[in-house]
Amino acid sequence: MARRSPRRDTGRDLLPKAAVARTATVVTLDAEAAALRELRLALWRSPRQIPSKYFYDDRGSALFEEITRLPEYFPTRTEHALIGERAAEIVATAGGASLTDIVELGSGAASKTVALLAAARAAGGQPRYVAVDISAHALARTQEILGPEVPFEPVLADYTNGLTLPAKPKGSRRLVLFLGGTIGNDDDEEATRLLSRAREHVERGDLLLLGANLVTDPAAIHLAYNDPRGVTAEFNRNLLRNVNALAGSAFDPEAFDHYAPYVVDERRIEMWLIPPRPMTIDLGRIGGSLRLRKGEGIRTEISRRFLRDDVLRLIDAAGWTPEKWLESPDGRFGLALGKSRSALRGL
Ligand code: AVJ
Repeated sequence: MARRSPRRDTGRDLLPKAAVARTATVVTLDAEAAALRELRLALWRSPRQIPSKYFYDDRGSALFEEITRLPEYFPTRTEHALIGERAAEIVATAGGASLTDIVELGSGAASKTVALLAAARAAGGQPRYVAVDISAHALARTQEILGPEVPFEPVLADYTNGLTLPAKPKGSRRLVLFLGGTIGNDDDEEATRLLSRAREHVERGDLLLLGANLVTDPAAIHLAYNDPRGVTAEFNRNLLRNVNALAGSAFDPEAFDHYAPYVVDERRIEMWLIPPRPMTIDLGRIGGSLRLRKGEGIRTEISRRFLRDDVLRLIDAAGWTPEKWLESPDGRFGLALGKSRSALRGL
C-alpha cells in the first residue's frame, strides 16, 4: 500500500532546487485557512495564546538572528561552541563517511551547522544539507553562510505540519537535527509527538541530534529574554505584526508590554504580551474581535529548561534510543544523540 501522505497540502511545501528560496511565505490557501483556525483556537484558550511559530516571518527571523548575537543571550553561542568542540564525535556516532544526508528542522540561519558539515567532510563524507525553515529569509541566509560548494536543499515549510522531504538515497545514513533548544517551546506531549513524527523521514538506525537548554541560574536566563536593548521585546511584538499581515487583524504591537519571567517551578521562560489598558481588537479574517482586560496577557512562547534525564526520557519516548549525551562545560546546554528504533512508515 502506498504511504499515506500526512497532510494534503505538503507537496507544495517542497521547493525546487533553487539556490535561494524564492517565495516569501509558506501560506498556501489551505494553509492560510488552517492558520486562521489555529490562531482563533489559541486566542480563545486560557490563557490566551499565539503559537510561537508566528514569530518567524522574515523580519522575526532576522530579529532572532540579532538576539543570538546579544551578549545576554547565551544559548546559541553555548550550543555553537559545544557542537564545534564535539563535531567529530557527533559525526562518528552518526555514521562517519557513510553519513550522506543531514536534515535540519527549523534551521534558521544555520550558522552552527557549518561545523557539523565540515566534520562530515573531514570524515571523508560529502553530505547533502537539507534545511527546513518557515522563513525564506532564513534559508537565503543559510545559502550565503554555506557558500556554493555544499550540496544544499532548502525546504520552505512549517515542520509542525506534514512535511515532504527530498528522498533519502538508498542505503544512506541520515542525521536529523533539531537544535537551538526549540524543543522547549512545546510541552512534553507535543514535543514527543514532534520527535516521533520526525521518524517519518528516517530509516531504522538513523540518528537524531537534539539540542536542549538546561536548568541554570534564573537571573542569567531572565536577562537573556529581557535584554536592555529591547531586541527580544521587539521580536515579541513583531509576532503581532506578522499576525496582522496574515489575518488582516488590527493589533497595535507598540501598545503591548513585553513581559518575560523565568518561572522557577515550571522551569521555563514565559513570553507574554500584556495590554496596559483594556483593548478591543478587530481580528480580521480570524473572525470577530478580541476584548482584553487591562493586564490580561497573550502568551506567545514557553521556552523550557531541562534536566539531562528529561531530555533522554523525551527522545526515548519518541522512539529514539539514547546513544550519547554531550553537555557544555558550564552545564547550560545539552545535546542528545538518539538512534531510531524503527522507521515511522504507514502509521
Ligand atoms: C529559537 C525557540 C530557541 O526559546 O530561546 C529567543 C526563541 N525567544 N528569545 C528560545 C527566543 C526569545 C528561542 N528559540
